[in-house]
Parts: sequence; structure tokens; C-alpha cells
Amino acid sequence: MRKLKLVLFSIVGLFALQGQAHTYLSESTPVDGVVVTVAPEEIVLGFSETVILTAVSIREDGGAEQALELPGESDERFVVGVSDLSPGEYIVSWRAVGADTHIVSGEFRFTVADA
Ligand SMILES: [Cu+2]
Repeated sequence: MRKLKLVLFSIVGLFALQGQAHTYLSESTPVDGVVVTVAPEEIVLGFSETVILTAVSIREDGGAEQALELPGESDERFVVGVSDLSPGEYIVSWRAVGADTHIVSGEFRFTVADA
């Protein structure tokens, strides 16, 4: 029984370590969930470590996805241009390859309010 507990603790510890090792999005502009009154002209994505950004797209909620132009280099922080965002709710989706070669992805949303 004692051995089993030890094994279980080891497994839990291993998962915790792996979780920490994964790259994650540590900051974004606009911030997830925010309501802005001025439409942003750029999207900023900041990661916990250097990544290769492989895809960023934006879509208005219920609308078609629009791929955004990627900055080429690997980096921790990326500025991606967007243009002509009319009032509405937007979802930014991203995908990147972390330093540990794992593929990570996620999304965040923001609302452009009617002026
Ligand atoms: Cu990882």
C-alpha cells in the first residue's frame, strides 16, 4: 500500500512538472474578455518562453475566420496587424510551437463596442 502511494505521488508529480514545462500565452492585447471602444490596429501575443508562431487568425463571433500575417522569427512577443474591425465580438486563435517542440494553441476574445 505504501509503495502504491509512492507511485501515485510520483505520477502526480510528473504531470505537474509537464504542466509547468508547457508554453502558455502569458499576455495579450487586447486582454481576454475586455471591451474596447477604439478598435485595435494590432494584436499583441506574449508567451511564457520563445515560440515559433505558426498561425494567428481572427473571426467575428459567428463569422468567417481571417488569417493574419505572421511575423517570421521565433520570439516571446509578437505584434500582428489587424484592420477595419467594426463593432462586434472577436475571437483570436493562435497556434505555436514551444521550445520543447510541443504544439500549443488557444484563443481569446474581445469586444469592440459601438462608439
Ligand atoms: Cu510542452
